[in-house]
Amino acid sequence: MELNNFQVKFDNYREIFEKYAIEFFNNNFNTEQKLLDAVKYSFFAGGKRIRPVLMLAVGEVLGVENYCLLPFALAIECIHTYSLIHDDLPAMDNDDYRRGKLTNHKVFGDAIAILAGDALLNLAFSIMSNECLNSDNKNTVKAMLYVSDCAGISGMIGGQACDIISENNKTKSENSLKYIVLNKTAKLIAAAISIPAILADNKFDIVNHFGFILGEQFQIVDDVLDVESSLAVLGKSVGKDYVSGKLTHVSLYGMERCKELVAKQHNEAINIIQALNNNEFLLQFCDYLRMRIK
Ligand code: GRG
Repeated sequence: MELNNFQVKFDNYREIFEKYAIEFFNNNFNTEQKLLDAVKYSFFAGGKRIRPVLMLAVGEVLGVENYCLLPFALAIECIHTYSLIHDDLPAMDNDDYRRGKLTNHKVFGDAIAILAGDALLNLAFSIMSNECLNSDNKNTVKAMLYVSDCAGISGMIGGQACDIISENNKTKSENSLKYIVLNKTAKLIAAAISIPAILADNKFDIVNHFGFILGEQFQIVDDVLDVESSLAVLGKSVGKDYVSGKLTHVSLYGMERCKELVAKQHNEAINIIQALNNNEFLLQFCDYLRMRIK
């Protein structure tokens, strides 16, 4: 598949998701207008939508229809967006820019930003439980449970807690970093990629393994970009992690070793996904991820 074809396909998955999300948020929520504005401000701020795109792409490979996946894609993107809003707060990473725009609390204030994050998290579980109620597929409950675990105390939230706790800990430990990446970043990406396999009860081990490798690679690339990229390109503040001495792949291994690790994981991801038919887009996705760094 040519890079152009990859981009067309990526945009196509993204548009399917965007249309579904816009329709959902056009609902009458009967709530405070400022809260709804804050929720929509971050949800539609121009995220790459890699989690929904990957979910729809794996769904196509496994023959799971979009209408079965979109509620889960929307729920995961709600969870992802809430985590970014909360991560940007002064009590956490204290960032002014995200997705090329002022962060939620910079526009709406800390209290509304906290509530917008809370609202998105609750919406995610409302969307998934509604799908469990209305679908004939018993595996929807398993899918929701998997998302809950990946996002929760032994998942993304646990990883974020470890990240914050190790921030001022000068003994940079490989084990802490592994725990942070696995939980804070990889689990939600692996969840998005694994939902079609759970719903279809097919190829879970392959797809899940692929998700974790891609998730880990995603974080190493993000750490490299934090040093090498710019606010204009990434749409978020850069360099803070490195300057503040935060535990990242770059601070622990150095830049050259990080690039070697990315190359190693790129090969591993490609080897895993070879086991599936019609894997062209997913193979290209691995290249896309790697090419974000030079
Ligand atoms: C507050 C519970 C809680 C968790 C926060 C998401 C997160 C955990 C922290 C943000 C910082 C960070 C480096 C997270 C790792 C995952 C990551 C690189 C998120 C950014 O995801 P993208 O690049 O973002 O998919 P867009 O904006 O494109 O959606």
